[in-house]
Amino acid sequence: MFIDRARIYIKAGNGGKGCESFYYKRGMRYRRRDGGNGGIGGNVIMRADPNVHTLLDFRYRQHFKAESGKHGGSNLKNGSNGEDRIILVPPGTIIRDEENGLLIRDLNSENEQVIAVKGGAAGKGNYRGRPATEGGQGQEKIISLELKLIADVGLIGYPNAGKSSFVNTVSEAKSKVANFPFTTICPVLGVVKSSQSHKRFVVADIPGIIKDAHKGKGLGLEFLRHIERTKLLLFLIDMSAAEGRQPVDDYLNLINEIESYDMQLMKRPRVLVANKMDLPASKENLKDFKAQIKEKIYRSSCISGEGIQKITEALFKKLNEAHRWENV
Ligand SMILES: Nc1nc2c(ncn2[C@@H]2O[C@H](COP(=O)(O)OP(=O)(O)OP(=O)(O)O)[C@@H](O)[C@H]2O)c(=O)[nH]1
Ligand SMILES: [Mg+2]
Repeated sequence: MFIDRARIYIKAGNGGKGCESFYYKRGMRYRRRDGGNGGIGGNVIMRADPNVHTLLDFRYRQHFKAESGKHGGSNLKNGSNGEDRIILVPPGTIIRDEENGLLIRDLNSENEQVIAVKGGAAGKGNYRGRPATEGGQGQEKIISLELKLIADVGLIGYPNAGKSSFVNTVSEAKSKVANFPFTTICPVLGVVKSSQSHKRFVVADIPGIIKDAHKGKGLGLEFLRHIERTKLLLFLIDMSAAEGRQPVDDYLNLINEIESYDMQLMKRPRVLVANKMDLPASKENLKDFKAQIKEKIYRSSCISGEGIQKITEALFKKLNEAHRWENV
């Protein structure tokens, strides 16, 4: 299951009532109107916080309300405004109005925020010579949240090819590694830092893809939306053919699946990596692979560490060409 969609109910605060009040002292000819204004209702604000990584919390909590404005008082006392309610979501969260599907905001950059529902207007007190008014109702909405992870590099490979091992080797991520298919079911992000400069990039480990995934086989292809925004794809092929498939077939099938999901995705620059080069069968298989696939192929082993440095350098270089840097 992917915890990257959520539906929540949000309600902004109501405006506080204006006060209807009169001041009278013996000797005064007329009563004086002295009712103060109410306070404005608080807004519900959605903010992209870099320390939040999933929409998991929304599974347990789906109702959020901002504070209402306080009512006005006599003696021209204005009610205080209601506090805004700030809901933190991961950067990359798309917020829509559930009712009509309209986009409210695509919170792409860190600390970007949007008022999702506005607080009610303040009621007016009667001090102006007119009767006091009620405060406005705060808006309410059901909104849908969808998280598309923002990564620079997306990892594509069959189950068990070593994608998670690769991400764990190049970054500080702790993606689960095990010798069975579909170990990874939720996307995991890793930050790769350059040893020479302050540059970094984000790599996304996603579930494995198998032949006919576009027809729903395995875990399907729905999770590919997490890498729609990447600048670069890294194809990781198990060169040891431990599971009896031919590495060339794996590669061609993967390309086929990606194309059937989105032709545009295959137009991205890509890096092709032959993994598990520490295993004896891999060398021979790589020869056959090279005979058929005329692309630059990087060798790697997540066990011995072979090729890892070279691959990260190549990724830095390619991403540099794509001009998408963030400083640490
Ligand atoms: N010998 C060898 N084994 C590796 C290498 N890389 C990964 N493995 C092993 O291959 C198995 C699968 O590794 P994972 O990293 O979980 O593979 P994955 O591609 O993330 O698999 P899914 O999450 O199921 O798609 C584990 O037992 C790893 O220890 C490698 O370079 N050499
Ligand atoms: Mg994995």
